[in-house]
Amino acid sequence: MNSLGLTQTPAWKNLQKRKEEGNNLILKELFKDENRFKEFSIKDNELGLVFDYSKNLIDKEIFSLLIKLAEAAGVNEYAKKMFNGDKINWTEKRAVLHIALRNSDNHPIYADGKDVMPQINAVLDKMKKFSDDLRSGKWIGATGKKITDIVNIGIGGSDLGPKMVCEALKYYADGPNAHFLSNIDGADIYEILKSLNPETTLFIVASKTFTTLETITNALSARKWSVGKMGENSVKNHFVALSTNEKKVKEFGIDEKNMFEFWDFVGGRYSLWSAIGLSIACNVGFNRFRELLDGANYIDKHFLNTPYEKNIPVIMALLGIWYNNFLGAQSHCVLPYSQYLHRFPAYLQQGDMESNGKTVNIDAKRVNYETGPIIWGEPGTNGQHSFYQLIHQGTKCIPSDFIGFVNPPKRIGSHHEKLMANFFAQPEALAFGLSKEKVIENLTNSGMSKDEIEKLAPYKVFEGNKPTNSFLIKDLTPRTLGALIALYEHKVFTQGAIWRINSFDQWGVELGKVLANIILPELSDGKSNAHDCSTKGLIDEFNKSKVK
Ligand code: G6Q
Repeated sequence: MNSLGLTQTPAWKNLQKRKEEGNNLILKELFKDENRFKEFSIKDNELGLVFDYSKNLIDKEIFSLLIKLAEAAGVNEYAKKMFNGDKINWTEKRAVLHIALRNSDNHPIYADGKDVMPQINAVLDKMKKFSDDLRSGKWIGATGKKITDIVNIGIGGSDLGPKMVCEALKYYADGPNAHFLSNIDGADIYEILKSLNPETTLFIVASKTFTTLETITNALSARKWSVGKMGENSVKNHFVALSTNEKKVKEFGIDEKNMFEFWDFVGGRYSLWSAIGLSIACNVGFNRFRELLDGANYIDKHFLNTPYEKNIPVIMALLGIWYNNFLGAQSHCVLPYSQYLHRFPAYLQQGDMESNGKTVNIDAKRVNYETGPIIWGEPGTNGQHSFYQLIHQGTKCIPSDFIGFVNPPKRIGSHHEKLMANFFAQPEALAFGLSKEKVIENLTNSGMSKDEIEKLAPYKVFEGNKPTNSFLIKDLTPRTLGALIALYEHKVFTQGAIWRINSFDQWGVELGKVLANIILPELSDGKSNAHDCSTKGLIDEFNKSKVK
């Protein structure tokens, strides 16, 4: 990371100057250059992926200034530190090695002087054996029945990743049904368990710390439900744990044989590649889980070895910085044109916002610039019928990523062409809008009077010039999904490196783990302690009105 204050670097100052000059950033004008798509897009034939970033508010000069920003921040040098196992998570004094979990060529990677690959490979082997046995029926429940349903009990990083992937790969699911129990709200466990049979259900308790209130509460209730039907001895057939905390797993009553380990160098929101992915391996099979890892590994190499000008995650990050830090955008929208990816925006919300929602830099000083954007989105075309209005005609600049696939996993009539027609139409409309002249022409052709046209036309104008990226991917497979996730991971990494923040701690989440424990006893004994009058008023009302 650069030691000069970020806003003092020549790269930053030049971008600021260029922003103030503000000229030439009209997409309609920029697209007079017929080569623009060719120049501002990247095609990866091996993955079958096209990344088109031509519909962004940049020209050659801004692009090269952004590249200079990445150079000044030493993004590649910093990435090498991550890949080499340096402790770049400096507040927790930890290495950041989710990349080792998908190190397909198995070269040694060291943390604290020790090669981490043997332990990673041993857990992968154990996951393979377990998922194979579960899927084939070799692993059976306590009463001799095949397991038909698995329930992953976890929250945050121990839930969002595997859940998103199982949804995304649903087409390939040929193992036990996967359910995901996360919320401490009893409604979640109630609704999941009511359709399940304890004899054919296996619980995967996923918790890095094995102390998280939500997960342990849900796991204890699930245990009671399971043991209630089959007795204490059944736990070994119906519960496995994914954790770094062997002691707590044992205390819970899960045999260490049934524990799948991971390590402190794997952050929660980067953990789907680790034992936390066990539900994925059970649901779609270990080979497909391996392909997912291979896809991510392919992007790891791309990120590490490709010059910035052709480096997809670096470009995604730089464009994000251009909007976030120079053009005043507050949010970034992710719009997958695939129902299978309906959990992808929710997954990225954690990956991005928990990583880069920070205010303190590497020198322990408050930053004087914006950091992580608000991430949001929904699958297309659903979003088109709700919030796209604001993107098209609202007052805010909302850069958006469109993600679409050339081939659907399952072709049904002309659904896919209709879906993809929208995928192509929206970025086009966002970029080029609809001029007043065109609106008037359309209304005149519809036979409307001049007077009426005069009144209505302003509302029907689309200013355009709204920036988008498009990812067009040949097929949604475990491999391309792994690659897509890794692209966003490294985008987040690059932005964190440039903003000089720690993308790998999460003190905001830790606070949440403490706060509720203070109030919990006040809800059981009915007496509120000292709080502000609002909190006290609400707790008193809760205690007074609750059905005993
Ligand atoms: C992720 C965060 C957080 C974490 C959950 C669950 O990066 O640390 O989302 O994953 O709080 O924690 P446990 O896995 O320890 O239960």
